[in-house]
Amino acid sequence: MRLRWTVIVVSFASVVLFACTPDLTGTGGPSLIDAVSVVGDTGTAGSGTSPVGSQTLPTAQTQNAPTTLSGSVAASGDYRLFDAGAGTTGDEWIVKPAAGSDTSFLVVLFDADHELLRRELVSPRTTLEHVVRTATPTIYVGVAPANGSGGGDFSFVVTQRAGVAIPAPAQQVVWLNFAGGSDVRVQARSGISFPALDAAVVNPQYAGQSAMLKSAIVAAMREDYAAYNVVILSSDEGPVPGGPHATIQFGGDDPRLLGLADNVDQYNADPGQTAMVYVEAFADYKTMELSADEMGQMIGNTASHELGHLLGLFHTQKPVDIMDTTGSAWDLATDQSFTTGSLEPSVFPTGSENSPARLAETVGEKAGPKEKGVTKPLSPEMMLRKASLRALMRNELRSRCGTCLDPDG
Ligand SMILES: [Ca+2]
Ligand SMILES: [Ca+2]
Ligand SMILES: [Zn+2]
Repeated sequence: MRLRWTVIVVSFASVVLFACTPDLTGTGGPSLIDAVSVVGDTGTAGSGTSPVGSQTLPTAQTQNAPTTLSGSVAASGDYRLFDAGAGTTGDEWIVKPAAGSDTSFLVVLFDADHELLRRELVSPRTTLEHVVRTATPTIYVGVAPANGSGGGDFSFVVTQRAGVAIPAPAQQVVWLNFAGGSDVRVQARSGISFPALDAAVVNPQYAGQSAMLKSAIVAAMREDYAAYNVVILSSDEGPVPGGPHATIQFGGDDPRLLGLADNVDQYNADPGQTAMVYVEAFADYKTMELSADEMGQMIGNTASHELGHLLGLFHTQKPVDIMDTTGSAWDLATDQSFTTGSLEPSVFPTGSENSPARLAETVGEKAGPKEKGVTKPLSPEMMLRKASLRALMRNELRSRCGTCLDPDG
């Protein structure tokens, strides 16, 4: 999901949201279970340096011996990390609630670099299951309160099983539909219908430039996925693909969103999903005076972001990254690429998303020489417009900042 925002809101958001990236370097011994609380003002029991327990999780030598992992997390931002020992390729990790647990918690697996491998909302009815694709010296199990919950005591049973078949990376075909849609459904939303993309709905100044806008969108997406085994086709180039394919629909409007994907489909369990890019919503950015080509980059970044969700990627807080949600509208109008970025706190309060590594494990890397995506800076013309627009808005901000600090309203 990519939230819609006004140009005014975002210059604030980028400042406010960036202040809260926790750092967990130096946590944990090699096999003891450690507790880490990053939010200094929560005052949670067990925070800081004292371990909550001395259990050792199953290691390569003690496979199949379930271990109970217990502790407590309080307010949002609080979490516990458990050092679970080495992760060997083909190990399957299963985390499920101990008997009697009835609360949901966010549970993640990180590799030794604190990069996200798997995330689940674990409840009495759901478990986390993950097969390690790439060997890592340490697997961390992280527990945090579910979003909107107050947390509490948790107790999970962790099982490790060796020798499980690793799902092979599989190509993804993607269909970009610019030709209009009827009763298109994403997530649990009711169906929407929309006509073929006409650039004039984004900005009357783009009238007659639909072909340029669409080709800029396609070019931006192909550049983002150039290193990966992703085939991007568009409705301007041929009919709907016959085999399994994801569909990105370009059309419609939404009061809050720029785009929405069916779900975050970790490791691409379903190759046949849908995402929307609400192109009419981009009419909000007329004041940026982007060319049709630059607007194509902005819409293309959003489409690549939604496709990233369909391939299993979560939100980050790094404005040059495609999965970012914290940058400004100007960042979104600038060439972005898949990088490693800190997780957005609602994904997990610490750790990062290594999108290139996850895409390589999920769809595979393209054979042959790698076309590395290069992030182009804003053009001198865009820099000038940005500066003049900010100057223009300074006065307006003074009267409106009370209501514009919360883009999620
Ligand atoms: Ca998928
Ligand atoms: Ca790009
Ligand atoms: Zn998103």
